[in-house]
Amino acid sequence: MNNFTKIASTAVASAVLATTAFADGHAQKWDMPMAYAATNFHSEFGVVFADKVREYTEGAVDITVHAGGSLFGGGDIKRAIQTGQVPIGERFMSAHANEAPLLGWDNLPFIATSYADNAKLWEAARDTVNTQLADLNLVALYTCPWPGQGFYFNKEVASSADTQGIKFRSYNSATATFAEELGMIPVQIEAAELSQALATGVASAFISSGSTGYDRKVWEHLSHYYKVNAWLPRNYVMVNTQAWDGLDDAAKAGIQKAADETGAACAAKSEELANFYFDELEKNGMTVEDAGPDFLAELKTIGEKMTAEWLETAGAEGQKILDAYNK
Ligand code: PCA
Repeated sequence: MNNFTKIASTAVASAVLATTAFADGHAQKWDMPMAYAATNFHSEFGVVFADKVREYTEGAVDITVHAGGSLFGGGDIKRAIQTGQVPIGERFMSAHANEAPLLGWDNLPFIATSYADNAKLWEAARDTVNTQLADLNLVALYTCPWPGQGFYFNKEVASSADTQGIKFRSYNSATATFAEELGMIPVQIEAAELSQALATGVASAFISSGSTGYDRKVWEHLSHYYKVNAWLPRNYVMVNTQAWDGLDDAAKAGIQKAADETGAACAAKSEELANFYFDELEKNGMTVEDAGPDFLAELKTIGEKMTAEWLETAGAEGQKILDAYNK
């Protein structure tokens, strides 16, 4: 076959593909809610993913991204997908650990603190997590890590003596526990609402990556970032199981190829951006430094307790993840 006939026959095959995305033969338009700012790399990669899906399915599956919690707020996205209100969406995985403890696998303090270790931990967790997600009527397509997590404050903090009584924005039950152990008062707030919460005094501290501080311009309200690298939590793009099962094999393969490529590129981008965010926080007047030894020692003690508590709720399956990771 010369190149021209090769292209021509691929085009014919693609045209057939384009009309058979679903077992019943029609092309699909999918709305995809995402929780974080449109300019955040997770959301930008959501758009990359949608473009790749359109390309690899020859237009048979046409995904429209709705970033920043604009279609469903972050806290509602998973349920919207589970119940079929939307076929696909993206959310922070460990936000669901209160309902399914295993999903807190990436929120264990000081277990996997580099991108390489985080990737290794995901490999160890993947099958168990996917089984858990299947029970929730979900199929995960790709995941992507945030940069390491550290603490934002509006003052210098050397130990828990300085954190008593502070109102703390948490993003899941584990971070609420972390705050309580440090004598702070947790309140769960979406990243999309963070700037307002800081402006109105609903919270004056939080744990996150440099990324979210940058997205929300938190230098307008806060002065210090302490690098801790406690964990690198992941977002995941998930599909409703019935929506997935309704696709023909060619569409599934096209979407999975798009997902594999996007997940890898998103993780690489996260790593590339990690220090850029710190530089930006500093440029905008924040003090960015490693947590001091006393504070870090306290965080590590709390971290061990949190991992033990997670193992109690996640049970043998949780232990299996850590054993596979430590092998
Ligand atoms: N940013 C998200 C989750 C983890 C992160 O780095 C947030 O703060 O909501």
